[in-house]
Amino acid sequence: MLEKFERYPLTFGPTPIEHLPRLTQALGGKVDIYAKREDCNSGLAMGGNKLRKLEYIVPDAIASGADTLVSIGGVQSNHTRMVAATAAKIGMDCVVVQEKWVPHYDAVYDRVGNIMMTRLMGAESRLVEDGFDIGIRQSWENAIRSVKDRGGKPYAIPAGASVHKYGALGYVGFAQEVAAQEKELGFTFDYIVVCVVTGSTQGGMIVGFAAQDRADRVIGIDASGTVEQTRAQVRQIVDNTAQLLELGRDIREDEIVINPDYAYPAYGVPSEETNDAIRLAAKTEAMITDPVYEGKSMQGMIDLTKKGFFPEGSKVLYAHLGGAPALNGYSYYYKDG
Ligand code: 5PA
Repeated sequence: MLEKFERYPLTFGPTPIEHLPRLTQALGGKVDIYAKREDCNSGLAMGGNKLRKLEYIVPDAIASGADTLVSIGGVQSNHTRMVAATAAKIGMDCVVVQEKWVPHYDAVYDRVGNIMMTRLMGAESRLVEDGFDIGIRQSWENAIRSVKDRGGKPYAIPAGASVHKYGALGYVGFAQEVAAQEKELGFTFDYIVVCVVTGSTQGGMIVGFAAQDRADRVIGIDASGTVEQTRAQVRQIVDNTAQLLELGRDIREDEIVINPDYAYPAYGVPSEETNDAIRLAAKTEAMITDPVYEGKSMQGMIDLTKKGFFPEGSKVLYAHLGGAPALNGYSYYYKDG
């Protein structure tokens, strides 16, 4: 399926699948929990899901003759960190717009974690006041224009690399990789749990697992708090990607599963339950999740397990997409652990 697309390696290769026995026991032991460690996928600036996406975008960026990658996210965006890392690695300049997506006022929020690494890697980080929105943004278009105005050649990467034409190919590859690893393990997973915001991570998985006829087993946990917009964007990504890959059929609505129940109180703001989930994963498995994304999908997986959503004996694969650097911007929440 992916053979006709060029891939520029930014990751170490297939990511490990790890059994989580202590978390499994803490949740009653009736559902077996595993994690696929996308958070450990690369040596580039702590890695994460964006690199799988960017591997299919970089060849297009190089072929375009661009000299500057331009992208957008929130102040503690993991995506802009990964675009900055990619630019450094391939020898391009980088401009990233960082919008005020989160109503969070930790004193060092705009100086630590993701944004600190972004600056260290030489990217020009432009802080703007606009609030959260996963769509195409004026501030991003302004940044693209400003690079042209100074004589540069920008290559534009949208939020989360998601509505880029090749943005979901990397996570189609994830589905193929899981199938190959299942052969080695000698069993198949019944469910995959994944955080969703801008949509190309889950969107790619849906198309990849649709080719294995099990896309409805990918349980997206919304962390945007604007789930209708996220769902519509996943739909668009899935349709474009299925066509690009000549899947040969349309993706059905029931193959796009997104649970809206854990995004409260808002994008980027953890609930008490999110923080408890972060603590449980850390204390049982030393697996670090963040308050913006993975803590919410961890909370969702824990709650769905406790509620009996996964039938007894199920094997659940939690896709850990990265994001731990943002924790540094939330130190007050965790000062007592
Ligand atoms: C992000 C996204 P999608 O945006 O592909 O749906 O992935 C959600 C997601 N987990 C899940 C982590 C750690 C993520 O970083 N991050 C964005 C960012 O700017 O960092 C695109 C929003």
